[in-house]
This record gives sequence, C-alpha cells and structure tokens, in this order.
Amino acid sequence: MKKNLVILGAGESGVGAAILAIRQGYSVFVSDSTAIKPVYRDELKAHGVDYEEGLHSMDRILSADEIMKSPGIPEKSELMKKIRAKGIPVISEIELAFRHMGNSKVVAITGSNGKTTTTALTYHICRHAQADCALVGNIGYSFAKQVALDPKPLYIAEVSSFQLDDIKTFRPDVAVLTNITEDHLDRYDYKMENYVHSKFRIAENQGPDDVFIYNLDDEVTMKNISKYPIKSTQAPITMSKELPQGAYLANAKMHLKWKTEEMQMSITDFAIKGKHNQYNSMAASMAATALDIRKDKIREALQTFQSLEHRMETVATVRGVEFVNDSKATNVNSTWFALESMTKPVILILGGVDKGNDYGLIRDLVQEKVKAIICMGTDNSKILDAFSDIVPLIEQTGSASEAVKMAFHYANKGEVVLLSPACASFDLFKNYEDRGNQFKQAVKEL
Ligand code: UMA
Ligand code: ADP
Repeated sequence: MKKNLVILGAGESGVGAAILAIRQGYSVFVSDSTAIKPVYRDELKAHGVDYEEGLHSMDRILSADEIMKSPGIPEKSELMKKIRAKGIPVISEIELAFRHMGNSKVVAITGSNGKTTTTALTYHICRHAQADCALVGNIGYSFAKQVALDPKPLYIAEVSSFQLDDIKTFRPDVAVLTNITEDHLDRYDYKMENYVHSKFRIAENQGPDDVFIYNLDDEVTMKNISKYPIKSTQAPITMSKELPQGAYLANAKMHLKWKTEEMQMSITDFAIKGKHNQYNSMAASMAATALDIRKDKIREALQTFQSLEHRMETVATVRGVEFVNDSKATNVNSTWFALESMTKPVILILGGVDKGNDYGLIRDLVQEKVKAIICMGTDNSKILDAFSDIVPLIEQTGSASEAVKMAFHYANKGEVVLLSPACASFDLFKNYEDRGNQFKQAVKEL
C-alpha cells in the first residue's frame, strides 16, 4: 500500500515536497487554503499531483498517514489543532528531503540572524572549491525539489526554526547555529524557551562524526547549550579568546584550528565588512573546513564573495549623503549590528510590523549615532515611546518615497541614511525585498 501523504500549502516548500513524494511512490494530495500561484499550479500539473485550492477539505486531510506542513502554517491554526488531536504524524519539508537524499551530505545553517549570508558564503566557498553542491532551503529554493529533480552529493541548506519544528530524523553532517535573539515569538507562544528549543533541534540527531558550529559570544546560545545533550563534535567560533579547536579572532586575524589543520587570515581581506560579517565569515570557513575544503580555496572565496542585496547594501551617495539598504534587518538585533558598523551620523529609517521588539537593546547605539529617526510603518507608537527622550527629531511617514525624502531633508553632507527597520515589512510592503526595492527606487528619484 502506498503511503498517503497530505501536503499542506502549495508554495515553494509544498510543491517541492509534492514532486519528491510522488517520485518516491507516495500517494500525494496537496491542499492550499488560497489560490495557488500559477507557477506552482503548473508544476503540480506537470508532475501529475492531485491538489485542491481555496479550501482545506478536512475529511481528506484527516485520512492521511502522514502530513507535511509548510513552514508558514502556524501550529495554533484550527487546521493544525484538528490534525494534532487525531495524532497524525506531521513532518516538515526538510525532513522529507533528508529522508530521500541517500548518502549525500548536508550542511544546515540556522540562527536568528546571519543565516542567509552564512549559507550563501558557505555555498560560495564550496563552489569555488569545485564541490558539486546545491544551495537550498529557507534561502528560497525547496530542498525537496532539489533532491527530486537534481540530486547532489552535498546540500548547503538555510534552515528556519519553522522548518526545524517538525523534523524527526533530520541529521546534518555539519550544523551551524549563528546566534539566537528574539524573533518570531508570535509562533512560539511568546516564550523564548520554545524558540530556543526549536533552534537547538538542528543538532538533536547529530552523532560524534558530525560537527556543530556555534557562537561562544552569543549570550542566549551559551545560556542554553548545557540543557541540550549535544553528541556531535563541537566547533565554536568567538572573538573573545583563543581556542584549541574552532575559529577565533585575535589581532585582527581569523585563526582557524581543526584537527591537524590551521589557517590564519586578516579580517581586512574579508570581502564582507562589519562585525556581524566577521562572525558569518568565521562560521562559513569553519563549515567549509569541516567538509575538508582546502584552506587556499577558503581564503580566495572569502575575498571574492559579493555581499547580498538588502543587507547593508550601499545604494548611492547623493550630494554627499550615503544611502544604505538593510531592509533584511527585521529584528532589533540585526539593526544593532547595522548601527554598530556605522562611522558617520545616521538618519535611521525604522518601523513596520513589530514582532515583540525590545528597543532597549539599541538605545545606547541610537543615542550615540542617530541624529533623526524616520518611522516607516502604520503603527509607530512603540518607536516614539522608546526614543522620544533621546532623539530630538522623530518623524512619521507611510511609504518608502516619503521616508527617503524626509530623511534626505534632514541629512547633511557626510551623513548616512540607513534603512534598517528592525521590523517585518507586511504593513506597507509585500516583503522585505519589496521594501528594499522601493527604498532604492526612491533614492534614485531624488
Ligand atoms: N497556506 C495554507 N494554509 C494555511 C496557511 C497557508 O494552505 O493555513 C498556504 C498559502 O496559501 C501558500 C502556502 O501555504 O500558498 C505558503 O507556504 P509558506 O508560507 O510556508 O511558504 P513557502 O512558499 O512554502 O516558502 C517556505 C518559506 N516560507 C516561510 O517559512 C514563511 C520560505 O522562506 C522558504 O524559502 C521556502 O519555504 C523554501 O524552503 C521565506 C521566509 O520568509 C523566505 N522565511 C522566514 C524567514 O526567513 O524569516 C522563516
Ligand atoms: P537571516 O537569513 O538570518 O535573516 P541575513 O544574512 O539575511 O540573515 O541577514 C539579516 C540581517 O541581519 C541583515 O540586516 C544583516 O545585516 C544582519 N546580520 C547578518 N549577519 C548577522 C549576524 N551574524 N548577527 C547579527 N546580525 C546579522
């Protein structure tokens, strides 16, 4: 008898999972509560997958042997409550991909911030060393679809907490936990411990031959690590001390030590700048070293990596005023790192959908570096409450073009306008890319 797999959600992960499952001989039914995007509908049709859209037919869903839930579907939805009550096993897309990836290896990278940069950098190093590998996961490409249509001996996967929530056997050969700061708490009953638990699941199935890379300087990681029985070989990274094994910064150099390997590299040679990117570069180098990639290849790749769009991206300098697009900063911690790297007075564009932000974390940096705050969101009351006593100029705007014009009005030559909103974008924009693109367009129009 074929296993009856129901897939909830027909986006990137649901459709990828459907293609893999049908090829692996499951009986597959995909259910999406809204209209499926044409590109995904076409893929389902091309692979002969049975689907519905605009509803979730409960009878059919509840008759499944197993359910694959797309990461965007919250656990507290009525749909999930019914499924849990019936006790049907639920898996995530990365679990399905892992189940069918054979002897391939996987590097999985999670964390609150720096996932995409570290994943893209690790992939860049591997490609530079001519490793046959694919870039998959939360970065935008379905892991399951890659396994189904173009399997590789090595996958470099960005993994979100939502994707880790429903793993069972997922066991990365190399796991990276960049850091943990408050994010997505709405999905975790507003309990930090639940979110932390989800992140540590990246190492839960690892054994002694696997490698776990984590940040010794990250407070939340270090406060919680002893609660988890980690069996893998640990490879920490740090800026605060020398290590016998792992990667550390000392005298403006990255030192990497792993088994009999040793490597040193000046941080001024890293293509991506800022303290956060030094952590990301250390984590990616450590991951590549654990994959036995040669150090000269790592060194060259770190020098040639192009920084990613919407992350501390310099857009233009207009009449001496620099504009920086950090639209991907969707929580307070990433805005902290953006401000930390600023060397000129800042006009900060802040705001959007608050995910439970504690602005206290950036108060000192704001006081030191920010001359004006331009709020860009539908509800800016929390920002006003947090900063009115220390920033004399706070203005409210409702679009990227209004925010850019207002920021430019207050900026003098030699200053920087920084879009680093510390919030999600969904009140005024489709997503963070749309927000970043509208910002860049508005700068061009000045
Ligand atoms: N849907 C239902 N029922 C519901 C709710 C939603 O059927 O009750 C349907 C929607 O109508 C939609 C589909 O589910 O058609 C969307 O599923 P999804 O939101 O899980 O999105 P996917 O397209 O499958 O993309 C997901 C990740 N999205 C989320 O986690 C929200 C993508 O990460 C990821 O690239 C992709 O899988 C492949 O792995 C995006 C993201 O925003 C970039 N991630 C978050 C982040 O980085 O902060 C976690
Ligand atoms: P993620 O995929 O986890 O969201 P990104 O690499 O896309 O991470 O970066 C998101 C935001 O966080 C950007 O604004 C970036 O400048 C900032 N950032 C990147 N790496 C780190 C890090 N290691 N620590 C803190 N902030 C970071």
